[in-house]
Amino acid sequence: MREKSQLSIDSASQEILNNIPEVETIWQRYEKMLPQCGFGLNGLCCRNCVMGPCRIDPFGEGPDKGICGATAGIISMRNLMRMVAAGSAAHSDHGRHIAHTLLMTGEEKAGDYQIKGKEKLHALAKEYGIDTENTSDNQLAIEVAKAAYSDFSRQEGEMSFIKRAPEKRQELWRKLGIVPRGIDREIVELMNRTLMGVDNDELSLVKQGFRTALSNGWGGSMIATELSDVLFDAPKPVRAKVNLGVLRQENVNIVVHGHEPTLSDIMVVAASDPELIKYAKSKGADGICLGGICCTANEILMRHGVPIVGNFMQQELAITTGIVDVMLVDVQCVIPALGSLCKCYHTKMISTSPIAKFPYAEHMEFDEKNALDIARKIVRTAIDNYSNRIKEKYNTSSETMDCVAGFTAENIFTILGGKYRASYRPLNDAIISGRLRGAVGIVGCNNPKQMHDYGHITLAKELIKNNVLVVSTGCSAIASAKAGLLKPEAVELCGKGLREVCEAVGIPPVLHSGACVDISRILITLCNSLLEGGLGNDFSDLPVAGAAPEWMSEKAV
Ligand code: SF4
Ligand code: MSK
Repeated sequence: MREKSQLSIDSASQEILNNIPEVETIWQRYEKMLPQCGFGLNGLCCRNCVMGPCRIDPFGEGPDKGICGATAGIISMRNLMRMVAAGSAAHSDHGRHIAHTLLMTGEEKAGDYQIKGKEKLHALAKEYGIDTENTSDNQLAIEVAKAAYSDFSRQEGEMSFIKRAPEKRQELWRKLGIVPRGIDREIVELMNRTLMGVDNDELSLVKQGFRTALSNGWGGSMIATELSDVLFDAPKPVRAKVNLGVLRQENVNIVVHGHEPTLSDIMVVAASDPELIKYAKSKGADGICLGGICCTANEILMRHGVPIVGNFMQQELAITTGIVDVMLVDVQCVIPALGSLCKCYHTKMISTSPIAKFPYAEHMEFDEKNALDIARKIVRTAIDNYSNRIKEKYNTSSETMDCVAGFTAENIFTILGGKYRASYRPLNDAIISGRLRGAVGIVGCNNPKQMHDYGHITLAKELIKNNVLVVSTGCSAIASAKAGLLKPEAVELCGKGLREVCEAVGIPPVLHSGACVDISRILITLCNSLLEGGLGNDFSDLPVAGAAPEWMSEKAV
C-alpha cells in the first residue's frame, strides 16, 4: 500500500485523505486489485466470443493463439479498436443529446433554454448550406439540429465538418479511405469488424479505428462543442476558484458531476434563484454553492465562472468532506461506488439521465420540457438535506486556487490580435521567430495507477519552462487550475520566450479550453493557425503534440 502522501500531489486532496475515516475509496480498491492481470494489462486477453475467454502468453510459454486462431496482434488490436468504438460512442452521444436540446428549443418545446449564441447559430447554418435570409432563429436552430442529426445517420459520402480540416490532410484521409461517412455507421462497423471471424487484419482494423475516431473528433465531439456554444453561448475568459475548499460548511452545497451542460447550465439558473437562496437562509445556511466535478464543471466554469470542486479522482473526496448536500450526476466518469459512499454520509445522490442509473441513487429524470422546475426541485432537495448533516463527520479543506478559464478557437483570435486586428499572427510569428517552440495539448483523466495530477502538472511545468504553450481540456485542465498554472502569474515558471508572449497578450501559459469534448476546439485552433500562414499546410507541419498522461476512459483513445 502506498503512503497517503504518494496518492496525490494536490495538497487539498492530501489534506482530506490524511483525515479520511474508514471508508473505501478508489485508491484502496486499486491496491486491493493488485497484482492486476498481466494478460489484460498487455491487451492479450480476449472474450469476444464464447469459445473463450482466451489469453496469449507474452513470454512464449503458453498458447500463442486463441481458440479461433487469433494471434496476439489481432486480439490486442481488436481490444484497442473496441475502446475506440466505445469512446467515440460516448462523446458522440453527448453531441446527439445537445442536438436534441437545440431541436426542442427551436420547436419551442424546451422553454427554459434560449439560443444564446446567435452568431454561431448563423455561422453554422451557413456552413451547413442552410439559407439564413428570412429564416427565424428558431427555424435555423431546427435546421442546424437536423443537419447535425444527419451527420450521425449518413450512410454514404462525407461528414460535414471534415471540410474544416486542412486540404492536404483531407486528401490524405481520402487516399487512405478513412474519411468518416456518418458517426453511427463508423461505430457500428467497427463493432462488427471486431466480432469473432470478421476483420482479422491489424492494419485493416486500425484504419477503421482511425475512421471512427475521426467521426468523433470532427463529428460527435465537434457537434457537442458547437451546438453547446449555440445554446449556452461561446465561453469567454473568466476568473474563478477551484479545489475542494470551494465547498464551505456554511453553505448548502450542490455538486454537479458528469458531462452534459443541458443539466448543469440550468442548475446555475436554479441555484441563483432569489427565492431558493431565501429558503436556504431560512434553514440556517449562508447561501447556496454550486460546484462541479469533471467536465460538466468545465462547461459551467467557462460560461459562468462557477467554481470547480475537483477532477475525476476527487469525486469521492468531495463526499467525504461531509458537507455535500446533493451529488447530482448525469453521464460519464461517475464511478458506481458513489452511491454507497453517499450512504455513509447525509449526502443525497441524484441521477438524472435515462441512460445512466446508479446503485443507491435517487432518480429524478431530467426532461428539457420542464428543465427549470426539475432543477429547482433538486436545489430544494439539497436545502432540505442541509439540516441532516453529521457534523462529527466533517473533513473539509479550505484550499482553493484562482484560475482564468474559457479560451476558445474564436476568442483567441481577439486575445492574440487585439479587437481591431483579430488574428493568429502574433502566435505564428512567435513560433517562426523561435520565441515559442510550439504548443502541446495536455488532456484527459486521472488514474489511480499514477499519483493524482502528477503526470499533468510535471509535463505542463516542463513544457512551459521550455517555451512551449500548453492548451488543456478535461480533468487535465482542472489539475493545472489547482496547481496555479491557469493564473497569469504562472508566467514566472515559463522560459523567456513564452513569458514574453504571455505577458504581451495577457494570457496564462496554460490555456483552459474546456471539457473533454472540447478537444475539438484545439483542432480548430490548429486549423486557424495554419490558415494564418507561414507555418505550413498540414497539422504535421506544426510544432505541436498531444498527450493524455493520466488517461483512464475509453473516450481518451
Ligand atoms: Fe478466443 Fe477467438 Fe473467441 Fe477471442 S474470438 S475468445 S480469441 S476464440
Ligand atoms: S471527465 S473522460 S475523467 S477527462 Fe471528461 Fe475527466 Fe477523463 Fe472523465
